[in-house]
Amino acid sequence: MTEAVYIGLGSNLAEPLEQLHEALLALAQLPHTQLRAVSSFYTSDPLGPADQPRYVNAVALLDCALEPLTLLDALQQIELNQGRVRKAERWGPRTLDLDILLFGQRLLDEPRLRVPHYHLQARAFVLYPLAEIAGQLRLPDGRQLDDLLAACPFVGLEKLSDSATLDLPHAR
Ligand code: PH2
Ligand code: MG
Ligand code: MG
Repeated sequence: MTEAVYIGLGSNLAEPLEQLHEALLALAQLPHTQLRAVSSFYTSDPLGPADQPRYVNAVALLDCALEPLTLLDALQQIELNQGRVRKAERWGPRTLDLDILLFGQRLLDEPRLRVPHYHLQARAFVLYPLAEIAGQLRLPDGRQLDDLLAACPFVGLEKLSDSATLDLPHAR
């Protein structure tokens, strides 16, 4: 069985656009997984410490047969491969962040993984790209994506490109 998994991508160091392109290629090569869709890329004001560069953010949709923690391990390996250094500073700058936003209709509350992603509802840089590829989505806790969007202004975001301009081998 595969499940629809939405991944949030973010980068604000070391050529963020290239970081996201490279990460998408890596996502497309995950075992037991297909990359189904990618949102536009957006630049966004940093959430957290203000003395860091703007981020580039996007959301990808996977069809995934991996278990959530197996996928998390694989995503963290991609982050490491792309030079991620884990620092103590919360919400500090990073070369690549891959967050599991939604995993099918699962509600997970484990030490390593909370799904839906905490703060999903408060982050324009997650909700707007998610809405582009998810349409009328109902979260496993009953919330409608449309309602979250209506409550989250399009502020601090700039749309960069349409995903259709990306050359992704497995996206459709
Ligand atoms: N990620 C963070 C902290 N702050 N700000 C923006 N704009 N985009 C992010 O992806 C982001 C952030 C930690 O994961
Ligand atoms: Mg994050
Ligand atoms: Mg993260």
